[in-house]
Amino acid sequence: MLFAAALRASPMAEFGPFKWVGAELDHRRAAPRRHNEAVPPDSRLARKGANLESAATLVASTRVPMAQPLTDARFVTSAADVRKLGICHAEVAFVGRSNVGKSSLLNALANQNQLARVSKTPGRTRLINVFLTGPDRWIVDLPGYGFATGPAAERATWQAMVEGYLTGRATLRMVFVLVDAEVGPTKLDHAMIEWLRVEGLPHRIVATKADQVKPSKALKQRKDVAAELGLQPGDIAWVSAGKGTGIPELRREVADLLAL
Ligand SMILES: Nc1nc2c(ncn2[C@@H]2O[C@H](COP(=O)(O)OP(=O)(O)OP(=O)(O)O)[C@@H](O)[C@H]2O)c(=O)[nH]1
Ligand SMILES: [Mg+2]
Repeated sequence: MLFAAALRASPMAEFGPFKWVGAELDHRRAAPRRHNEAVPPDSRLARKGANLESAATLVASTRVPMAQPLTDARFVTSAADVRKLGICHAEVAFVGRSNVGKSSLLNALANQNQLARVSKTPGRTRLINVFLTGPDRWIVDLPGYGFATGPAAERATWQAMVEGYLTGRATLRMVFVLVDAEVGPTKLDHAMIEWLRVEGLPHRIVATKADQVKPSKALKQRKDVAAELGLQPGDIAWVSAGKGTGIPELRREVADLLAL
């Protein structure tokens, strides 16, 4: 029982047809240039001695930057029952108490404002929400726990849904457990982390809303939150979806886990 006690444009397109590079390679077509005249970057290949090797170097050095991983994420499906979900190559999931910032973090990682629904009202995410990134990789946003105002039957539904998902996915590479950076781990966070440990599910703590912690207290808060979980400060990812703190690092980590 989960909470018995509590609940990514071809870069070549930028250079046009290959013929263009060939024409620039033919130095007889290039206008004569005075000694010491600066060579405009785009005409570098017109110099005497230019060869195919330098053409390749130019192509490589002016390549447009690759898109950031995860920014291609798009919503695929919602489900209450893990058995209704299809298969994927690899996935990661976000869990945490209601309102801790799971959906906001997903939006920040995907660099999109309205991918996952964000709300001040706890309990906004009510189903298992699946987002596709790259070839067959999923990011899963789960409904939050500790939505105390819900009826007991609703909490039981939550438990069956989240526990079913977490134990039912062989492709689940990491469970990111979100903990409020300022509040620290709650009883339910402790219960979730302990349950993941007992189940042998790979998990990583992410402290959210780091912008809410005064800079003067940040260092101590990092130490305290880590100590309370029996961890070192470096074991916890410290992020702010609002300010973007720690987002590129976590994006890279998720992309690596998903082999993107
Ligand atoms: N200051 C601050 N507020 C944040 C941050 N991330 C989220 N919030 C706010 O926290 C509230 C809850 O955010 P959500 O992303 O909806 O939280 P959730 O964990 O998905 O909530 P549920 O779907 O109810 O489980 C919203 O009002 C967000 O604007 C952050 O990094 N900094
Ligand atoms: Mg949510």
